[in-house]
Amino acid sequence: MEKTLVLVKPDAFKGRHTGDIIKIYEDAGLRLLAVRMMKMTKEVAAKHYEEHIGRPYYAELESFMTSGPIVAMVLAGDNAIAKVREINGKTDPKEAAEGTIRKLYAASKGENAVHASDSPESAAREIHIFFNESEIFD
Ligand code: FUP
Repeated sequence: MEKTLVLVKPDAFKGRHTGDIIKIYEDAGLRLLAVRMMKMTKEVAAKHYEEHIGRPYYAELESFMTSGPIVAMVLAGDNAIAKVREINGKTDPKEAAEGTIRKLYAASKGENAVHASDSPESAAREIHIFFNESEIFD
């Protein structure tokens, strides 16, 4: 069983899509192991998006991700990392396939509804930015 970190970003939270998004993952056979609602600080944003620091869009990304509540969660299942990224769709909703979360709920490449880990290494790193081992029910 593989684990992955998902964030419902401020746009999707504000749009009241959190429940729909969790349902899409659960209906796809993924299991919720941890969940937390929080406001991302600049410090947490810098840890989570460390590889993006210095990129031209970073200031906008930081401002968006700290603009309102997010919902962080750990999902688990067979091939969970690839499965969740497929369910989420491409980064830019204009390129995302029909039925994906980003096609359904995202407005732009910057404000794109959800985040999900892109590799086992990222998942291991990102999960522990948001959760302690004792908060993960596996
Ligand atoms: P993803 O893996 O789909 O979350 O996308 P990336 O890791 O490439 O980018 C992380 C976040 O940076 C995106 F969700 C939004 C932001 N970003 C931009 O705003 N513009 C870009 O050109 C690339 C990324």
